[in-house]
Amino acid sequence: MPLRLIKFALSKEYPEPRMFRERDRLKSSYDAVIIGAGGHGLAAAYYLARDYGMNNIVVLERGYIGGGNTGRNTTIIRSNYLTPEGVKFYDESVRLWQDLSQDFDLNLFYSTRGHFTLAHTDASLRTMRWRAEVNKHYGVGSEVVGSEDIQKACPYMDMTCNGHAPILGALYHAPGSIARHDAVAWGYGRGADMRGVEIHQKTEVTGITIKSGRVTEVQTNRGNISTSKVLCAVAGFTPRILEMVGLRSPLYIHPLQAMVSEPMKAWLDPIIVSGSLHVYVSQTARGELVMGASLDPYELHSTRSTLDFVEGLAARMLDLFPFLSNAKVVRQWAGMADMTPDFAPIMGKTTIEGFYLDSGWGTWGFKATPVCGKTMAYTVANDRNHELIKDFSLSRFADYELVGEKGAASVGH
Ligand code: PYC
Repeated sequence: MPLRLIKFALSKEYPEPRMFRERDRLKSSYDAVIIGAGGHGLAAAYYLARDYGMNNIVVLERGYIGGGNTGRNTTIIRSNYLTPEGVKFYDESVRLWQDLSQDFDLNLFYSTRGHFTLAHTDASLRTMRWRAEVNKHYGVGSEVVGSEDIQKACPYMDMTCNGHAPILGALYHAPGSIARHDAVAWGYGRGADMRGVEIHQKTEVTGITIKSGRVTEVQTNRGNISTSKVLCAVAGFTPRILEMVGLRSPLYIHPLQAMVSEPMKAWLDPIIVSGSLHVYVSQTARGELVMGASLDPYELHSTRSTLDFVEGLAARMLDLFPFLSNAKVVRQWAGMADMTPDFAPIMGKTTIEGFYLDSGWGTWGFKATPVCGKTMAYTVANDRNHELIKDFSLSRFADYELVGEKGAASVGH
């Protein structure tokens, strides 16, 4: 049991300091500036301070910590990818996730549930077999299972999907998990703050100065900062920051919506994904169903939610779980997914010295949080791409060396 829980139980006073210190002023210089206080930016700050002793670091956030995609996803964690690059990368992330509550001394509600990706056609079964073989080759637990196994794990599912999309089998991934998303941002934020990192909310980057091909200064709405290292970890805002440094990327931004039901008795243990129905769903420890679907089908820089989305997703949920017809949706939200053409991220050094990118997270960024933090911290500290991210560089698009990960996306996008 985390020691902090015992402290809470025995103390009459509230025994905790704030998660991180509010700083009233920016310094004029830092060893590194991290743009974006989401999970990725905070994780990089945490590992830079913890593993490389770099603590003269500032994390700048135009909104509030964890208020972007970290707080706007459906918290699914898995490593059943299709490419060797993807499988190795996300497998390391899952390993890190498993120790994170202990690392932080904070309960992230990390819960391993098993993850079924349903196949409704022979073609999707074929892709599942392919993924299972790649996964097994790299030691990741994945196997193709038949409809009886699925029905056993999820007895309330209509295996015919209302008669129009019978389930033939699934890719089963035992390590599939969920976690409490805001706790992840708070855990990394608190850990970074404890090690001297400064976190400044409501601080917007307005410009970045490059001289002789290297980063020299970051301008903000609260003053200018001289620095030689900048890490950009801002998901849907990446194109805006790239414009400031004169870099181009093939990123395109789509809203990704999700919704949550009222709490109900626990009935769904595994995570269920159907690419053909465009549905993914899990049940939290509080009993809510967290549900998502595909990207909105047009480029848009917005986190607005739509009734259309609720209607569409509810109809598909009812195909799978008809008994939910009276369940209430209590909340919906959207994130901004920074999509790449090959569905793999863009990470690492760039052609500008001292400017590093952690982007292209599309619909799969939450699960990558710990490994992004680790590998970006290594990359920034050593000015050398970490081995696990060397295939994810921005230059791969110019060099035609894509990492085709579309077959492992949760749902069709
Ligand atoms: O990649 O597992 C995933 C995912 C779940 C929801 C959106 N993407």
